Amino acid sequence: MGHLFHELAGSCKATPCKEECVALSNGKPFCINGKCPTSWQINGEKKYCFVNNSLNWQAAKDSCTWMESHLLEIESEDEQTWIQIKTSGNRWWMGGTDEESEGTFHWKYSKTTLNYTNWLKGEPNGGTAENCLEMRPEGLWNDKPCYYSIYYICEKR
Ligand SMILES: [Ca+2]
Ligand SMILES: [Ca+2]
Repeated sequence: MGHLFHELAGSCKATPCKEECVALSNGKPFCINGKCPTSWQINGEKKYCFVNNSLNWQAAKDSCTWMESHLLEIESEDEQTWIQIKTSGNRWWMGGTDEESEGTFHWKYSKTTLNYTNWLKGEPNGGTAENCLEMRPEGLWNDKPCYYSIYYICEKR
């Protein structure tokens, strides 16, 4: 949990935050304070935090953990539709990866297979170079190199 924080302790010191947690956004630290920087939005049994700061996949995952949540895991078309309306026009990390079994994506937090998917035609296509799951601006899914920094969505029940 403190993994990213310790790595970035130097950056944290140089940045005035009211509280202690800081994460790196495109080379710049920002304050997350363990709280959703926007607000939790409710849909059914889940709550979602749409974070308009860019992080790589691992850092985004850690950031969600700080918020006592995890990266988005879409389980149905209804959920996809609800999310898509709110994410339109940007790129967002979700909690899927195939880093442990190339070609077979699973949800990292739940350790479950992707029952519902919404891949763009031709995706996933990146082989071992693209192991993290992105939602594109139009809502379709893409496998993407995990080091890219994009927005991300945390969810909790
Ligand atoms: Ca892959
Ligand atoms: Ca791809």
